[in-house]
Amino acid sequence: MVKKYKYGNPIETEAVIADISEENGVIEKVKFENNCFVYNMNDKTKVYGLGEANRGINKRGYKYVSYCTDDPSHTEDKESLYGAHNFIIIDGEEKLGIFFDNPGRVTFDIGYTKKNEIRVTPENIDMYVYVISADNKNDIVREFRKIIGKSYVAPKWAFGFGQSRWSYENKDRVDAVVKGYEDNDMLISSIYMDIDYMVDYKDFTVNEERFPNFKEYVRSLRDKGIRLVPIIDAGVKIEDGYDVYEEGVKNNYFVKDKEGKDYVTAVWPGLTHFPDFLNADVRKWFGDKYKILTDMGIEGFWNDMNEPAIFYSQNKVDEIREEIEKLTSENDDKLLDLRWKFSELANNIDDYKSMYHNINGVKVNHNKVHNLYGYNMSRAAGEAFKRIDKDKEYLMFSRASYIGMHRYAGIWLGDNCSWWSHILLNLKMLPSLNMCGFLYIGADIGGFGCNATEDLVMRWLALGVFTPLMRNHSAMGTRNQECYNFEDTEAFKNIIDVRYRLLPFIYDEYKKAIENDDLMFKPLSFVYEDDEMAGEIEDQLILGDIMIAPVYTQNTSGRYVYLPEDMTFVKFMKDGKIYKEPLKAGIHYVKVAVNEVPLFIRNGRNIKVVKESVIKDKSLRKSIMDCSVEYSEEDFEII
Ligand code: MIG
Repeated sequence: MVKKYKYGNPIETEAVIADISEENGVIEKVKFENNCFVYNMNDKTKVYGLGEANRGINKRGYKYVSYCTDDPSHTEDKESLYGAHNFIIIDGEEKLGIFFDNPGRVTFDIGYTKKNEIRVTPENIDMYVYVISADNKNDIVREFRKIIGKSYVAPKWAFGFGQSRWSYENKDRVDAVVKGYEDNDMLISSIYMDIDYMVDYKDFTVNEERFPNFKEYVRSLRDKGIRLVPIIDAGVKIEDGYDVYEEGVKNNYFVKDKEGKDYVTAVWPGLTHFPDFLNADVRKWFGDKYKILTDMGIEGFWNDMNEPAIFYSQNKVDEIREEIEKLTSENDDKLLDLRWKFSELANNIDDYKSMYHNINGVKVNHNKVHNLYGYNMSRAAGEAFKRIDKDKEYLMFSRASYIGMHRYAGIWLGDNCSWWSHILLNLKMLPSLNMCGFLYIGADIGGFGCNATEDLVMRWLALGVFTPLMRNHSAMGTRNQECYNFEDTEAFKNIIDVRYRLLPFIYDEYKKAIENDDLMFKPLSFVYEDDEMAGEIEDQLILGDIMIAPVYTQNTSGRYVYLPEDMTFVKFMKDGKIYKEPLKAGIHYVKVAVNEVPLFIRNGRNIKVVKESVIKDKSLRKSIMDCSVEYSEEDFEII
């Protein structure tokens, strides 16, 4: 059962699309005092949800702030990441789902200040609150997913393995990636183009010097089974003669300052304006621009910098320049403060508070609706794809998001690092994101920032073979981490083969989860409800008829797993063979070498995987890579 409550004067976020009538009274069981929603937990209560958020699957014991943030250092202390997903599930004596539909800053203190209290504090009270009650957690998820609408469906080819780096800045670099994979006989379905493919970082341009005859080039890669996937940034470069800029200015399509002038910030292109994606006309206009690239044969995109990320604004530069002058003229012990002054330039809240949207003719301060920005950028694209070709599925995933965007796009988890702890963080976000409607998801495999090592990339891939988005991506200046750039290329080849062998299974699970409004990745506690130990496991997940439990520590030859029931331990071995061993319920140490992919088949279940010989069949190579291959029953083996 879903109940809807209204506070103040809410902005319509369109996160919820079901028509639900408002209650008159106050929320039962949740106190509202001093602008704060308070819920009392007992010692055993668990709290789930919050989508793309830091720390555990059980969110208890920390504080999270919903405010889409471009922060590339996801250390344990961070309270805000790129997404804002305000849905929690309280799993105690009573079971409740609560969605705080507020697109401004909202703080979720989940047993941080007081260990048995959930305190949810919005910066401004204008919002709807939806309270869902059901008998169990899975039903709460289903009820919630029902009211927010069906999740975006990614094309099948987007389940193939993708290679990315910031940046393959010209055709030669992309060709080198194609060759690297080809020479090593590794399968690959997509190569990502980062910002350097554009002319001076101008959206919807392609640098012809770097990518001559782009349309033909796209075609030639497509003929090999590989799709090119370009990035689109939120900021539009200020430059006379650039049509996107000029049209935006002419039609008042950009975010404004207090006086009504187009707001100026600097991002990659230098000075830019931000399109006002919260305005339907702007969405239509910007969305139609994607056609420039789809006309060249492009079938997928990733939307970046849409928190929106800001390097600096003119206002802030002036202000900080003054402060610095003051500091330097004062005594020397103030000089230390100088260091921090420069870092205050980026993503400054003062800028967000100085920007204005035009929502249906009403001027709305950006800070109040901050979390809707990336959502509506991706919505602009999603809506446009339907106009461009309503029968075609396009790939679209975004960095910033809010619930509602799940109907138009997937997400990737932003700038993680080549840290072992981030393999685990990747795993933990999967079920939390599913609860909030995001099904097409994945992290930068191998880590974005910092230098990766061979074993880290292999272990991470062994988790990535299960995630809908399986993309290796890394930052400029870091060690090359394409699979062919390490020593044991044979092992990498086999791990990627495992992905393609599992692909029909993964895709099926994905489609089923969308259709049934279910989690694709379930915490063990969502399957083994009464098993106390299962309730505390945060490094294993259930995926249909299997359990996944990747190794995420260095220099280990395996890991401990907890089996809530008898299961068959399965390993895809380096030579393509499948190892199987029945295990009894309980705790086991399982050996998993760095070049192996482990999984567990649940008691009495089985899954179908493509036979090794079929994956290795050269005549199928192209159709396997572009995911158009139609397997017949004999192509599968049952494990
Ligand atoms: O300021 O386009 O998260 O994936 O490679 C960095 C360059 C901008 C951030 C994205 C990352 C991408 C990078 N971008």
